[in-house]
Amino acid sequence: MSHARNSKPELRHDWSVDEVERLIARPFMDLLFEAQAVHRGHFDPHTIQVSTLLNIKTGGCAENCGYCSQSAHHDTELEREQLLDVDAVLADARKAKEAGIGRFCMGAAWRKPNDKDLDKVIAMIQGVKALGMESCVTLGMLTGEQALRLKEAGLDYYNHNLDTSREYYPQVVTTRSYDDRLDTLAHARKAGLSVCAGGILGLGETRRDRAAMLVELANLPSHPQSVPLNKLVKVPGTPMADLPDLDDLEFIRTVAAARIMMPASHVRLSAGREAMSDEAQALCFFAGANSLFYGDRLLTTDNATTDRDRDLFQRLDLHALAV
Ligand code: SAM
Ligand code: DTB
Ligand code: SF4
Repeated sequence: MSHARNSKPELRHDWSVDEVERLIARPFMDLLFEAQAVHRGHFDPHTIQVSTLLNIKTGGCAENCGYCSQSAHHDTELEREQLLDVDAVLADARKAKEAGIGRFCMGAAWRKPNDKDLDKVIAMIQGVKALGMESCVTLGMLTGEQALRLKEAGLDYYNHNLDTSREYYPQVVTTRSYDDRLDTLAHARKAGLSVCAGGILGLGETRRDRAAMLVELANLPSHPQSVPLNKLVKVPGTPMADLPDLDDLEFIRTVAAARIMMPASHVRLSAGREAMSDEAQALCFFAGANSLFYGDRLLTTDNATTDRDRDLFQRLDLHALAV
């Protein structure tokens, strides 16, 4: 069927790793110019979607993700905390709502939730929805049935990251498989939840691994509605604490490629902003990043502060998506 003039091109799901490696390697100015043009075809370039994060269960996680402060396999400074009370979580959500935040994201350091814990999370989701906010949770692996329960509770987004390429994955975590991650994403998608799925850059992976991760995401049956790109936050006591820093320009290239490949998705500038200059963040926005986590803390580590973000938005003429 032919398309009307000016209609948007179809979203692609047939990317190859070679093609995307070449895309990331294009001359920097050409890559960013194209990413910005694609961005403007789908979004208002002055608007950034903002979410706030709360860790609702801290530490003691059975998985051995090499980057994570919350894995029981690593000796980090983190104090464990059991699942928070619903009221405490909703008090935090109310504060976020008063600060004009549109989406409230709750994270739990679980390999997978049990059904009793899920009941409590469902009460949290219902409370967040009653405040008129969008809700997002990240709880580890889900069964199809659990994904449906979350959907019925009114959940909007499920976050579950692929983190890296299939090839590099065993260097990052060995307590679960890449296919486990893809299965959970399929359960979330089939339940009708919006999917938030991305990864971490700076885990010691190659550019080809970064390309392969983007190919996995873009070739899913539908593009994740939100694609978080995290820059590794090096946590003392984790096996990845002493890795060399990833060049911010390489991070920005990867943001641009994600924008070009998944043009209608929100590309989320996630962990790692605290260590980035204002100028590097500005280039991430130019490359097509259009959502972020707002608030002084991420899950267990510091975020760019709200004061700094307010100042940056003002200097870049950006505004938060109205809620
Ligand atoms: N346990 C659940 C899971 O892994 O899906 C949810 C919480 S987990 C902390 C959420 C995501 O945060 C991870 O998938 C990972 O991509 C990101 N993350 C965790 N620690 C990080 C770090 N030190 N630097 C950057 N990203 C990190
Ligand atoms: C995502 O991709 N990044 C967020 C959110 N999804 C849950 C979490 C970042 C965590 C950074 C490390 C920490 O604070 O523990
Ligand atoms: Fe557990 Fe998630 Fe941290 Fe992995 S990233 S150790 S699954 S909390």
